Amino acid sequence: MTLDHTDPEAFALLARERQFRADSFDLVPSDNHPSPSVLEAERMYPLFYSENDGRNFYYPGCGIVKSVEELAKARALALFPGSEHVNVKPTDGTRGNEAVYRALIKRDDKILSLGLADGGHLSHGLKWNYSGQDYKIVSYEVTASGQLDYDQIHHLAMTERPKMIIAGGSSCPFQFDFEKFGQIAKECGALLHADISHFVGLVVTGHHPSPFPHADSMMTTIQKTLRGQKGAITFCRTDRARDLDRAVFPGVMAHATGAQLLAKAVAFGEALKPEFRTYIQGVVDNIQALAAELLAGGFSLVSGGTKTHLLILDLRGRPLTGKDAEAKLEAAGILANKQLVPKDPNPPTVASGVRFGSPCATARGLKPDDMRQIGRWVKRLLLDGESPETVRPEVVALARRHPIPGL
Ligand code: DSN
Repeated sequence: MTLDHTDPEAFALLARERQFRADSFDLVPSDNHPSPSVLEAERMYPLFYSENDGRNFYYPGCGIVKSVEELAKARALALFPGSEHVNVKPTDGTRGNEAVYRALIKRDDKILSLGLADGGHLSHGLKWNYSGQDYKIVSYEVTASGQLDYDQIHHLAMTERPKMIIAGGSSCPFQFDFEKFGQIAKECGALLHADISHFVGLVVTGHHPSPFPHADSMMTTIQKTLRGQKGAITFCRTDRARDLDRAVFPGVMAHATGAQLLAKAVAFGEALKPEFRTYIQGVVDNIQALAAELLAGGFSLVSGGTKTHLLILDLRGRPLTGKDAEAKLEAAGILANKQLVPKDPNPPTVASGVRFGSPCATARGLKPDDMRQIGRWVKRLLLDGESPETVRPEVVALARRHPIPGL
């Protein structure tokens, strides 16, 4: 019996979600469509408990899942030359960062990280997150033109003397110079932690500098530009391996399932292949094409453009908030999320920006010409005041020519 017969109510929601996704373009930069092999790995692996700290297993029958974890670890290390030790168990990035902090610094220690409105992540010190409650947070900001200011970061590091500096964030059209961050961290006596969750795919292919050998620790999620299923991995230097492993299990989490571990191994295997480079080149070419079309259409972009997989429309000075723009785009089938811009006068629930990324569109096979078409739809909707109803059929027609992999 299939789900449509055993639970028609749940099946109806699933069917609606699939149709909506198939007929829309997901341009949220943290989203991606995993490959059919990754989906198969996670769907087919049996579910059972396999809690372990790498040495001791607390359940029987874990011989094969141990090999799965070893495979994921070997491939994760191969993805990042210069990395030393990896833990592949974390179920998400917020948990992965928590394990790193607990392993490498102490409660109430000071962390210097990118502010949330400037592109940072909630697990880098938001006051309602464990990170903002358990650690003292000092934030660096981006300049008015949306760039990192290494003189400011250096000054803050030398005056505040943090125990850890975090390089990375969730809404960054600019790149991180990990070598410079490493020099600053050394000079002020801090550890350097890299959170490359968003642009990890670009690091793997050399389109963005690697944190290694400059960072003491690194965390990345898997489901974004790496095209895996939801999950994270954490890295540290060999001499802190035991601390990190203990901080992951039993420190902040219990169980990583065999399904999650196998899906990670498969995603890493795919990222090691030459085809992944072609995919990331497409991600970069596509976001550049969208950025050029939006700029030509009269929009302003944070940082003036993009050097990653995402861009942020800056709507300040226009009669439209990020929230309004998000709703209008969604009504036409274009999913891009409202986003704070530097020095945003609006709260995060309203925001003055909209964030776009190209990972999903590229996974569906869209090319720069298609991205330029999306840019023209965005202009018609947000600047020319056209109704979503007239744009929606055009979006659906293009979307149906580009099915979501594995859906
Ligand atoms: N919430 C994710 C994002 O949208 O960037 C990061 O965790």
